[in-house]
Amino acid sequence: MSKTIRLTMAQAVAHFLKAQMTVVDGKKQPIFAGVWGIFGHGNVAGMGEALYQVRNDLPTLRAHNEQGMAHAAVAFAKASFRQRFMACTTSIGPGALNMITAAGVAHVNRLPVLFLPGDVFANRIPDPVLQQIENFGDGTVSVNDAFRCVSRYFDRITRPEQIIPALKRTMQVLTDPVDCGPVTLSLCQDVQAEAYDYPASLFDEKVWTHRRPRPDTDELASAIATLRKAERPLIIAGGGVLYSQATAELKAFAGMHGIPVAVTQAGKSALPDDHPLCMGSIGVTGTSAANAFAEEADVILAVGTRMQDFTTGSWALFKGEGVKMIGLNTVAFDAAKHDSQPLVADAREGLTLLSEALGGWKASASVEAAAKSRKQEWMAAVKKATAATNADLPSDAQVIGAVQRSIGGDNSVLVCAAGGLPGELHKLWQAHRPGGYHMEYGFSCMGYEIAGGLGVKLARPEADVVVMVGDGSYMMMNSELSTSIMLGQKLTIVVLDNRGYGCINRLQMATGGANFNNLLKDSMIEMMPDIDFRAHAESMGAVAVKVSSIADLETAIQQIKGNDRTSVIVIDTDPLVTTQEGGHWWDVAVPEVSPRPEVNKARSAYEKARAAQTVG
Ligand SMILES: Cc1ncc(C[n+]2csc(CCOP(=O)(O)OP(=O)(O)O)c2C)c(N)n1
Ligand SMILES: [Mg+2]
Repeated sequence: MSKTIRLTMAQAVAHFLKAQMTVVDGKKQPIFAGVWGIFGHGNVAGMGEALYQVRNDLPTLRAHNEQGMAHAAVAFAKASFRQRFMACTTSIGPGALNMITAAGVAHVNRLPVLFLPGDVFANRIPDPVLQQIENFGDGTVSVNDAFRCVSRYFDRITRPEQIIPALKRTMQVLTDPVDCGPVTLSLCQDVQAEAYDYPASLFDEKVWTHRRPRPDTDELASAIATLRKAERPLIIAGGGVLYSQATAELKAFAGMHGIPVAVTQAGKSALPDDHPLCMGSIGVTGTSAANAFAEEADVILAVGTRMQDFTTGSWALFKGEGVKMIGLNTVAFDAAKHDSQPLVADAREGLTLLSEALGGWKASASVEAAAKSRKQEWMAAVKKATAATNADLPSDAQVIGAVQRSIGGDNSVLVCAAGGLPGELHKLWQAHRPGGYHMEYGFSCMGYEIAGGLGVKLARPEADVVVMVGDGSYMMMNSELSTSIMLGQKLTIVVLDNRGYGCINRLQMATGGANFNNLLKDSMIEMMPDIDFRAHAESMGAVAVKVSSIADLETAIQQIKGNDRTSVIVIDTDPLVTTQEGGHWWDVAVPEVSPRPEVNKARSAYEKARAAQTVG
C-alpha cells in the first residue's frame, strides 16, 4: 500500500498548491505566489483553516472586493508573463459571483488564475443555505455554473477524492500555452471540511517548465515560401510575444529581415518603442506609421495575437491586393483566423526557425526607408500631442506626456484598462522594456486599473508601477487602493477627472447620438456631483494631491517619488479632446432608422466604411 495522508479536501488543496514550483530566471520559486481570500460561511471553516496551516509557504492576502482581488491575480499573471500565478478563494453566492467579471478578464486575455469559490452543500441537507439560489428545474445548478463560460476548465467538487484528478488537470491547464486561462474549482462547503486518505505523492514537490511547441514541417515551409515572396511585409506583435518571452527573437528577426513591426495593445513593449523598426500601435488606436504599412502590406506575419477588432480595424485595415496573413501562434484557433496561413508554434521557436530558413533574405530597402520616414513623421505628431500646455483643462495626451517625462521609462510599468486613456496610451506612450506597458484591453474592464496595479507591483516589486485611471473607472472600483497600502506595495496613481465617461460620450457623438447619460452634466441629476478624489484617496491612507496644471503635475510626480506608500495625483482634464493623428475606423453599429438627422448621416458614413471590410 502506498503511503497516505489524512486531510480535509481543503487542506489537500492548500498543501498541493504549496508544492507546485517553477523556475524563473534560473531560480526555483513557488508557482503560486499566494492566495487572495475573502471569507464567508462558504469558505472560512474549510479553505480558511487549510490556508492558515500553510500561510508561511503560501501566503493568504486579504482584499476588499472579490472582483478587485481577482483583477490583482489576473494582473499578477500578466506581469509575470504567465510564468507564475495566484489563486482566489471566496464564499458562496455574491462573493463567488463578484469574481465572474475578473474571470472574464482572465479568459479573454488567456491568463492563468485559479478561482476557488465555495459552493452549496453537496449533501443538500441544510438547503437552501444562506446565499443559495434555488433552481426549480435543476437540482445540480448553483450560481457557480456562471463560471463555466469564463473558465478554461470548470469542475465542481462533490466528493473529497474528486480533488485529486481536478488538481492535476488544473495545473495542466494553467501551465499549458494553448489552454492557458482561468480554472474554476467550485468547492462544496461540506466537502471542503471532509477528510480523505490522500496519496502522499499528491503533495510531492513538482517543478513546472514552460512548454514551447515547435512548428509542423509543412506549415513552416509554407510560411517561408510566403515570406520570401513578400514585397511589403509587416509583423504584428501581440501579447504572445511577451508570454513566450520572444522579445529578443522578435528584435533579431525584424532587424535581420528588415521588416517593420506594429504592436497590439497586449503586444506593446515587445519591441522597444524607440527601435527604428517599431512603428508603434496598429489599428483603431494605431499610429499613422503602423497603419500605413498595414494598409499596403502584401504579407502580414501576425505573431501571438488574437486579431481582435481594434487590431484589424474591424477587418477593414488591410487593403493590400491579395494580402496574405501568416498566423504564428501556439493556439491553432488564433493561428487560422480569417484565412490566415497557420504556423502553430511557440513564438520564440517559430521566429527562430523562420529566420534560420530565410537566411539572408531581406525585404526591399525601400521598406526600411519608408519605416524611417513614417516613424519620424509619427514621432513629430507624438511630440505635438504630448507637449506641455498652460490650458485650463489639459487633454489626456498632455497628461500622458507629463507622466512620461517625469516618471522616466526604464524601471516603470504603466497600467491602464478602460476609457479614453488606452487609445491615447497605445498611440503615444513610449515603452522601453518588455512588460513596461500593461494594458488590459481584452475586456477593457473598468475597475481593473488600481487592483491590476497592485497585482503588477506584487509581480515586479522592483518596478515603479504607475496607474493611469479615469474618474469613471476610479469610481467603479478603487477599494484595492487601501489593500496596496495595507500590503506596503506602493503605486503611483494618476486620476484624470473629466467628469464622466468621456470616451463613450465621444463615441455617442460620432454615431450621431445626443449627449446623453455619459458625462455627469448630461445625466439625470438633482444635485451635480463634485467628487473630491483627492480627499477620497487620502481617506484610504494614500498620500494624495490635486494639481491644476501640467507643470504642477510634473513637479508632483517628482515629489511623490520619495513617498513610502501609494500616492495619488488628481488632475482635471478636457473630456472632448483626443489625438487626431493616426487611428482607423471601428465598427460600432449605427441605427439604420432614426428621427435624428445626425444619426442618419452617421449611418450613411457607416455603410460606406463597412464596404471596406473583408468578410473572412
Ligand atoms: C466594467 C465596464 N463597464 C462599462 C464599460 C464601457 N465603458 C468603456 S470606457 C467607459 C467610460 C470610462 O470612463 P472614465 O474612466 O472616466 O474614462 P474616460 O472615458 O472619461 O476617459 C465605459 C462606460 C467598460 N469598459 N467596463
Ligand atoms: Mg472620465
